[in-house]
Amino acid sequence: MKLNPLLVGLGLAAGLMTGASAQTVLKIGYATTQASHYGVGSTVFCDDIEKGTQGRYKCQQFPNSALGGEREMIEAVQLGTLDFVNTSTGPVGNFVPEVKIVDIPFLFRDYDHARKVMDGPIGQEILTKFPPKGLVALAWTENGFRHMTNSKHPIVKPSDAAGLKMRTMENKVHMDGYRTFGIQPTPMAFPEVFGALQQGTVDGQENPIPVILASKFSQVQKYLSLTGHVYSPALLITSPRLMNKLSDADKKVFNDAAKKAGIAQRKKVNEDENNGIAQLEKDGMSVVRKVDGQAFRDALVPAYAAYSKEFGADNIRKIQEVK
Ligand code: EAX
Repeated sequence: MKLNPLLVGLGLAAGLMTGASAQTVLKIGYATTQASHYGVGSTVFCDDIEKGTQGRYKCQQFPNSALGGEREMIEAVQLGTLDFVNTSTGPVGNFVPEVKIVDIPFLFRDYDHARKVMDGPIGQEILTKFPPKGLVALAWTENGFRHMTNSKHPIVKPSDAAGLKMRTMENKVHMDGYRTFGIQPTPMAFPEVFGALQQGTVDGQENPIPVILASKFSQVQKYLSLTGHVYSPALLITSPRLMNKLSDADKKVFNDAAKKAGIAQRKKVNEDENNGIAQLEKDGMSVVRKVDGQAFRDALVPAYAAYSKEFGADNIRKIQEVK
């Protein structure tokens, strides 16, 4: 049989016919490789929606920032040119301001604390703020605690970081905090970071171990300090436009799939935390494990005064008090 290329094209755009039922192909984008935490979570999500809808829906994955930076992908979801993005909260507060509070440095004690807040009433309440902005946050996934890398010297305390030009996410909460460390924050979309490090446009950057590994920053950065200065939550985001098209049963499939994706993504973050640091050392990085965390916290005091004004001291305390 000779296929009419125009009809084949239309078929791909509108969803392929498989047997009796139409199959809709949904696009999902994320920053890092398919083998990374974002890829692991996204793959669980995609497999589950395909299974749960008996193949009526399936995904096409766009890893490695193939569709642009995280801000651009969120905009694409709002516009309807992308169906899902699995993104750090980096740029999300620019769309949904209620998210910003969870980007405060040294807010969470450890992974247990952070995950408990995200899964509890505070985190779940934040998810309800998305639909008025043309977005639906299906579930919290995870990027991880962020650590500093640089090409100049080991960082143990803020005075070691002072003066370094560091790429940050396009996130004012981070930038305001990092300035109190003495860093010169240089906001930049993630796809540009490797090149900027390689060319020396910036001295350093900060990211969780899974990102440092997946993006091979060991090739362009000598020093890694386990500063863990901020937790980097992530979200699986889609649009009200897409969700409103689904039957209630399919909605449940998508929501459940997103929750399972979050669990799988966190598990991969745990694995990378456990095995990745040794790997980065093997790759030539010099790792500072004993960071003066108290000195970083002390440096942040003026930033916390500003955060309290912006977000409410009570709201910050409520998060800190989750046990
Ligand atoms: O979400 O921009 C960043 O540094 C993010 O941590 C990375 O893209 C993964």
